[in-house]
Amino acid sequence: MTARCIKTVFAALLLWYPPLLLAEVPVIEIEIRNHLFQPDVVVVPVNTKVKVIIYNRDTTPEEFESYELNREKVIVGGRKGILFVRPLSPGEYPFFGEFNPQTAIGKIVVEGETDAIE
Ligand SMILES: [Cu+2]
Repeated sequence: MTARCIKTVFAALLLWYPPLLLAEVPVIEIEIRNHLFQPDVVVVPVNTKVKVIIYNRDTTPEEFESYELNREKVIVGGRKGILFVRPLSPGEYPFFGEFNPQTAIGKIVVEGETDAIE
């Protein structure tokens, strides 16, 4: 099979079965309410890419910020923001709302055996 032929087959496969496009990425949902993250502690498995959806239920904007995760995203009031977190080692990765850093505080806790990587 030529490379082009393989590409064509793969494209046909995607048309036939679109879920192949979506890798198995676990989804974490967090809400912002009254300038608080709910939940404020999120547990994710070790070495796993995770999709985080943040719903801002407040009317004011918030910025999800984490130095440890190297992520920041502004989420307008009443909207949602989506970000991806890279596969992580066990540990705690704090995040906060940059516009309300006194109250909007949380962390991602990564749990699992490091040697369980496939
Ligand atoms: Cu920032």
